[in-house]
Amino acid sequence: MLDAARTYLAKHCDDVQLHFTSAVAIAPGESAQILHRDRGIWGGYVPRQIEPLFSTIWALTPFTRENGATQVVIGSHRWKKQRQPVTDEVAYAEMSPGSVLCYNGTVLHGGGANTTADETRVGIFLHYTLNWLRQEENQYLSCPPEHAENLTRELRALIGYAKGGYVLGFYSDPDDDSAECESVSPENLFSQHSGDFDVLPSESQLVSQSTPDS
Ligand SMILES: O=C(O)CCC(=O)C(=O)O
Repeated sequence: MLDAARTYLAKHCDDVQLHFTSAVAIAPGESAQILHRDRGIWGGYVPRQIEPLFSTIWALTPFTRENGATQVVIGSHRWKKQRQPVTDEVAYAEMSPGSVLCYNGTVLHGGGANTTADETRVGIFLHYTLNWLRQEENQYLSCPPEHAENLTRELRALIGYAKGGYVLGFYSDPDDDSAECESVSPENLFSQHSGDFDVLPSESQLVSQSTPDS
């Protein structure tokens, strides 16, 4: 799934990062969630040409139309933003446990109503975004360094303890009087790895990476 996220978002970033993690339970009697586009969390400032999200919902329990399967408006990522779906355009992501729903940040979706008497629908949400955008969940507080040190380097990088490009996301150690750790990768906290900051790109690389052609 991570490979799929990387491939899907590759056009607009040099890597992805974890954006949001949650378990969502929909209990009997819950009404349908308002249909929405997750990209709205950035306030509408990300241009439509840039898709910022690859989102996954992993079914822990069966997802049925009756117990709150996610409503998805297929194709709505290509719609003008004001268009509202008619009833027939809303699909339901019915899944067995272990199945995964993948969708982007532009598709209209929302939790379904749970009309059952005694079934709670539970899904695990793992959403990925471009490594240069602010994450919805503040991962550095949800997983502070004293917890992150127990993870692999790859998982830490996925949370955001890594640099994008050669300098985005560096940190300076406030207690380092020697100033040796002045502009290093967050990974340096865990493995004395300063990242690629010392490998300076050439002038032409810097110019070429600084803006797209159009
Ligand atoms: O629970 C679901 O199926 C979707 C939830 C959702 O889209 C949200 O909480 O924003």
